[in-house]
Amino acid sequence: MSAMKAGVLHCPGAPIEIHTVSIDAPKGHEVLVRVAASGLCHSDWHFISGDLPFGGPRVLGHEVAGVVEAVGDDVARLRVGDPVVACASLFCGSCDQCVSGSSQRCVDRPRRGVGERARLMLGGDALIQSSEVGGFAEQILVHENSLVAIPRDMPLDRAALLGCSVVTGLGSVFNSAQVRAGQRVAVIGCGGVGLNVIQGAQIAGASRIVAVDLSPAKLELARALGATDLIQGGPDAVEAVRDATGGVDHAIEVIGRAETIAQAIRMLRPGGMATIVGVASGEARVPLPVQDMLRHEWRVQGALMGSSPFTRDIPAYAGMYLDGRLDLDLLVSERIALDEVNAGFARMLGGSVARSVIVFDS
Ligand code: CND
Ligand code: ZN
Repeated sequence: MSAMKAGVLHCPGAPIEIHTVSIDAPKGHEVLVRVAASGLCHSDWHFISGDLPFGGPRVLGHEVAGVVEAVGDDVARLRVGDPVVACASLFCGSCDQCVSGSSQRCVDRPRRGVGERARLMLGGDALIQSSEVGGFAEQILVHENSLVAIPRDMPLDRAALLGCSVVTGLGSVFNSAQVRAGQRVAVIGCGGVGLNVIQGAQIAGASRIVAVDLSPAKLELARALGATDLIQGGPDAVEAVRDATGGVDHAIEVIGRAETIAQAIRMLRPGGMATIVGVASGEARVPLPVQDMLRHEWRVQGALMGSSPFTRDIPAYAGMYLDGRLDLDLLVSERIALDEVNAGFARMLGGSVARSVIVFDS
């Protein structure tokens, strides 16, 4: 057991507090990682806002890169010193979803044993590692199937983004929507994840990439990453997208609001597909325009973590960055310290940053 600093959410609505917490040594399939960088994702904010069920005091953060510090006896895939990225898609590797290549849908995710004590403690109180990661911390202790090794020359502050915004954004295009060259794509919400959807659409060869956002700064970033059309979000967005394109083959919603999901469906041309990436609150309901859906053969689907088997896709995306085919430099808007995490979320909500990344000294 050792001690480290971690950002703890004690209850929804409260600021994250920095505490010294104890973390166990790895056993079995566990890996102890020294965290180098940890991105702030809107999914973490959903726990602070109460959109996602709280469950108990927790360490948020799931977009992490670091270096393996110690491994349990049963760890096969990773060694001490390996640079790694963590992903929220912990998988078992043997259920029918995993063996058919959809580990993000794993139905038998490894769980700690019933009654087994927590591996992260604040005094006498157990802490949850959010998304089985708990990345707003100097160290994480995770199952090896939450991790993947990346090339040694990958800079770790940018590598962190691979763990969520990149794998979700690019995967939504390549795996979930399966955008083909020449198709028209609308991206509703151009934050850390949506900007990666835009990059993915450009790599896939989309003929039109329509960025929709409320923030002018985000629209400019969208343009820099490949958007061909910039549309101000709001009630007139559907008409503006239809006027500009005649309707799109793919509308990808990356906000998580019922109104914008409904808008995404209305932006489609016949045969089009709406892909829901944004995480909405549990109460959100979207009325389906069923008659138009039938008449125009519109389809609607959800996409979890870019429908990605992440151990396959994250190393590939690291290679694309190193080859200069994927821009992550522009996406890291600021590097902050762990104790600036609340200010980082405020800037995310203010619409001024693509991604804030916590970087740790070591
Ligand atoms: P971030 O806050 O960075 O971006 C959201 C963007 O939406 C911002 O640029 C806003 O300006 C914009 N926006 C807000 N309201 C509107 C509106 N009405 N019209 C147009 N634009 C608007 O968030 P993020 O990119 O980190 O995450 C986006 C969503 O994706 C969020 O709900 C997050 O939880 C979710 C997500 C899903 C998955 C998955 O597996 N499906 C993985 N990671 C994140
Ligand atoms: Zn995320």
